[in-house]
Amino acid sequence: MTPAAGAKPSFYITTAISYPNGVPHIGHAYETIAVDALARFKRLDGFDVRYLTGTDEHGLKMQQAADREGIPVRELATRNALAFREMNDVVGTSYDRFIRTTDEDHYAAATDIWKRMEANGDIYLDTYAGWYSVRDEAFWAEDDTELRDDGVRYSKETDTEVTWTEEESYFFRLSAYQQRLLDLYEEQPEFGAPQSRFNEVISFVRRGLEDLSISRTTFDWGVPVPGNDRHVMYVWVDALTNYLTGVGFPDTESESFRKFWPADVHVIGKDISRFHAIYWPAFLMSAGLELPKRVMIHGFLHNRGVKMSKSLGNTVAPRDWVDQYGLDQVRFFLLREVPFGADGSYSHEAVVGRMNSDLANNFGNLAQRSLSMVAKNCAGVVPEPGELAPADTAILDQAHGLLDASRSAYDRQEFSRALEAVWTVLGDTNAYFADQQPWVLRKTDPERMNTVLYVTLEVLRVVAILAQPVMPTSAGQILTALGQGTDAGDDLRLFAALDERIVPGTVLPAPSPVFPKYEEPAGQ
Ligand code: ME8
Repeated sequence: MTPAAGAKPSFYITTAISYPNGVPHIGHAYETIAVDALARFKRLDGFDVRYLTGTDEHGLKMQQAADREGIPVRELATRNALAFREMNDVVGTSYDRFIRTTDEDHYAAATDIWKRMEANGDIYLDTYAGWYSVRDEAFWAEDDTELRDDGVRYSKETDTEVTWTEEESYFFRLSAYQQRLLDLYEEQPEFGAPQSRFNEVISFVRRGLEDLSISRTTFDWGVPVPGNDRHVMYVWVDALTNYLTGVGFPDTESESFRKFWPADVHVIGKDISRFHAIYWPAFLMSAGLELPKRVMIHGFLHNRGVKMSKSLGNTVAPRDWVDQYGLDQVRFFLLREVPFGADGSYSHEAVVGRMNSDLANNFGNLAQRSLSMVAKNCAGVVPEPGELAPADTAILDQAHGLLDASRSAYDRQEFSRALEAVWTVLGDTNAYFADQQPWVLRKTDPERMNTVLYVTLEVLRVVAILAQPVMPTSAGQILTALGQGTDAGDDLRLFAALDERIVPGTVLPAPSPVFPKYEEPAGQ
């Protein structure tokens, strides 16, 4: 269906859905914030965005966590799903739906995709005997496991305990999809990113695929298999289908499905690339549904380089960070510090470094210095510029080149690169401001001072508009200080407004600092 003239293009983006067997940590918040920044970017760029996130509530891992706590599994899922939902609020995300795989419409979707795969001849009943890792909710081939000195067998790749499991199981004919998957990777090289992580997936498929066990009989916490309710679906069949449920599947004629499927990007962590870049497209091919356009695989965040774990006591709760550093500061740090596909490390010093140099010194100071000069010397209105000198044109051109650079970086989920480009322009504008010395021009050449202040305000406007996806509140405060509306939905704040220039004569409110420096609490 071609969109009606003037209709906004659609954009559908998803996070992985988390297991609510515990509470969220900063690694979960990292993924959520990245997806939120991209969703906001696309909205500001004129897209009709659908952003889905939620919780993955079935499976043995959940059942065992509930047994350990001595509570019903549904209660555990509900309690922790709430914690994940709250985490989304704490980090300021703008999702359109928070899906729980225990939602009624999700059962209908999972049942439907199963029936489609079955009707296509891709599901058969057999017995399974193999090494199962509850932590990974995955079977591992014997060669992928090893018996260690503690007498326990582990998956080599994920270091998780595996146990021998034998049961009747439905299988999905994954082996039949090997060539079609390799063709997909070749024809659609953007399907998986970044390339280094996608290459691991491709070589896994090249080594050959075995059929996949997709049902369990030893517990009943899952979606019943249609026509045989002694079995529940393997949790990954049900979990991956959430991306379809979120846009109205199984009603493939619904407005939302027609508009938003296939997804533009599934954003996931490196530990689950195989499920998203191999199983998921194979399931969809079997079900006769279109494939997502891209799977973006991000790295893991480590605490000072050390993997976060409850036993080490080094996990960070997103709320603690937001309380300590501020929300926009946390969002900026996470997306600026680590190239999105790579693993990254965080520490208190690293966050404070970014807060003080990039935010307080670079962005905050430029805004505060130029806006205070306008308040004092230009009667609080945007001054009329005189003729532009080459230095003015150069910095304005640099700023106006940022939209294209940001679009291409965001389209590849290269958040740190987009921010780096914007901050380079901020750094150059600080140098320009220092060079031009408008505080000297105030006496010697007030007209030239007006031009320098005008150029600086215009760069700040461009930068603040482009910073909104990552720092919605602070960038909004700077836009308010620049007289660019008071509301996030104001047209003056959309990317389309970058075609214009700040209007001389715009009345500006009294400026107040937006990015405080981090002060260590007294006594530290
Ligand atoms: O994998 N740094 O759920 P999950 C960065 N339910 N990202 C991290 C991280 C860290 N330290 N730890 C976890 C699942 N993540 C499945 C997904 S999707 C249909 C089903 C990421 O709660 C992880 O890679 O274990 C994943 O993308 C997300 O958080 C949820 O992880």
